[in-house]
Amino acid sequence: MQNKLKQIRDEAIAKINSAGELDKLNDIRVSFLGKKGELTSIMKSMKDLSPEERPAFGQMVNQARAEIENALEDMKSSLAKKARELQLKSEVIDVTLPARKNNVGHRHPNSIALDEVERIFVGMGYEVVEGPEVEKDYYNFEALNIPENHPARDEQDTFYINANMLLRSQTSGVQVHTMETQPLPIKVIAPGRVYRSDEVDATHSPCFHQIEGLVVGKDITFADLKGTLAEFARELFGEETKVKFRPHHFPFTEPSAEVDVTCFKCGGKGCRMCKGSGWIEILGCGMVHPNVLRMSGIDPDEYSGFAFGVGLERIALLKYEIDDMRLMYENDVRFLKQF
Ligand code: 2NL
Repeated sequence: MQNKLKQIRDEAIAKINSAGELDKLNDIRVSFLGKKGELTSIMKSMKDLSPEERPAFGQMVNQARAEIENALEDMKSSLAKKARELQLKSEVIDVTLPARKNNVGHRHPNSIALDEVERIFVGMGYEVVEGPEVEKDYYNFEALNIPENHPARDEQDTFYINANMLLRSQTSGVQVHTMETQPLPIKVIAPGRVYRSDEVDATHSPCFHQIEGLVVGKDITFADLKGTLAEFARELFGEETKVKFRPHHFPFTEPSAEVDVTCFKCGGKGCRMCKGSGWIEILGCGMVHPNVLRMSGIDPDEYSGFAFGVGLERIALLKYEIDDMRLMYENDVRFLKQF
């Protein structure tokens, strides 16, 4: 029986040494030390020994068990160590490699220009309002004193959805809604997409952006309009910028004007940017026509107001010296990256 025990012990140690995997070690443990394991069964056969022989043999079995357990433990930690070394080797990080470049996007030039315009007017106490792009003919034309036969109303120029509905050609409708529903005084800007049936070229697109402004209250005069737009021009194009009001005509304002600013490139001397004139046209404006106030329920004898309209793309093209509006809509990253 002693020989048998030694044989079991040697066999177990040999198997442990050649196991090579943690899973196999566990199988070995079960087959030798488990309930039905070989060492356990030899323990059971102790009853065949004489009582004098039993203690010594029992000790030998315990000794063998301890040796097998130690061998299992040693092999287990050595296999785990090997596995960890392999893992570390395969996951090695080369800290000298150049970092992966993180490409951060940014706002579109149109959005940068819009944020700038909004910042300036909000700074002067204006509220930013929005409204529908699909609008009733009434809010786009009728309420703005645009006569029946005006060319802007032509199907050639405006996208009609049906006889009464259209894609707004200006954001003025938003301000009409404001006049109809909000208490006076009113001081708002209305930015947004507008639509016109234009062919695409360097300065036209069937969908572009406009920012209109409207102030209505007591004793609002042309002087307020001039001061407001002069301040806007200075903030947008620089402290030295001067403004010039040229008489113009819009159906919704009277009197009306177009506003030029001194060329921010040459300071007014004349250059390629301003086509030699020293001036650049930036917007249209005027005192709100009494008919427009009256139609929205405001008494023109008691209240007055001014309004203006700016093309957002025009501002962005000027500010960033972009010579073709189509670049704004192509979303070519090589172009957009520059702003
Ligand atoms: C331009 C300049 C302009 C307005 C827009 C306006 C709005 C209301 C009442 C009166 Cl609710 N006017 N907007 C005024 C003057 C000029 O736009 O170049 N438009 C094509």
